[in-house]
Amino acid sequence: MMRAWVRGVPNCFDGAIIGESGRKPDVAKARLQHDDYVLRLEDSGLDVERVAVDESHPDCVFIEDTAVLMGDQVVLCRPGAEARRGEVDAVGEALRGHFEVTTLTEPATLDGGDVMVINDVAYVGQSERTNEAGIDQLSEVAASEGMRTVAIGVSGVLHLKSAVLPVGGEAVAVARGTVDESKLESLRLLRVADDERAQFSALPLADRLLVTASAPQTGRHLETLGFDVDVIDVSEILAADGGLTCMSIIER
Ligand code: CIR
Repeated sequence: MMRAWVRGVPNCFDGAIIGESGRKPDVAKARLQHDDYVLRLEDSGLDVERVAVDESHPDCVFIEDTAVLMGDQVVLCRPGAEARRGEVDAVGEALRGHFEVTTLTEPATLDGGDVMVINDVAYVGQSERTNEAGIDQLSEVAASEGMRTVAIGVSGVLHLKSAVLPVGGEAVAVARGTVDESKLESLRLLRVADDERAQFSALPLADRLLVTASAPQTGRHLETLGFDVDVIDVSEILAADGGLTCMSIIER
């Protein structure tokens, strides 16, 4: 059975780094939404492992940013936001027994939310969180797994996967005007409705495509294209600039 690692919502989640929403998340509601998310992962056949919640790190629920899986290896990240660097060790401990570990070192910074792996290509966002040294160090691990790395400039959004969401196979949902689309090469580009960019996120699972409830036009569009859309309300996660990919690390 494929595994997923998650980390719960801490009591201090209303102290998470708030970006464009400008709204503090409601902690109790976020917790219910996170529980719902974990149920959907389990329902789709994933074996979910929980890393203990860290009350000294308000953003710890966004576990994706701390580690990137590539084949038999895991890259432990050095998050671009200094306040988040202390989240990595516990995730590293949880993954160490299962994967060969590489740790990014200074001056590298890289958030897992900037890494999108599709087939044998790692697309990596050049964002406010991820720098060139981070991309270089990640690309060495990628190369040792037979993968290429493509760096993509990202503007006006937090991470690459704030704007480009894998939806299954070689298809990605892209918000207009946020990335250099020529770098997405031969991927199949689907459109996120212009007024839903900040509210849209997606996560492909074995039997469905999770889509945020707050982006109904894009959800319907994906449905008409034949995707098996399963809608989930994660309003409080979006308020803290998170999305559906960021709450898990999934072995694929
Ligand atoms: C942060 O600013 O780091 C968090 N409030 C949100 C991180 C979201 N991460 C992700 O989508 N991969």
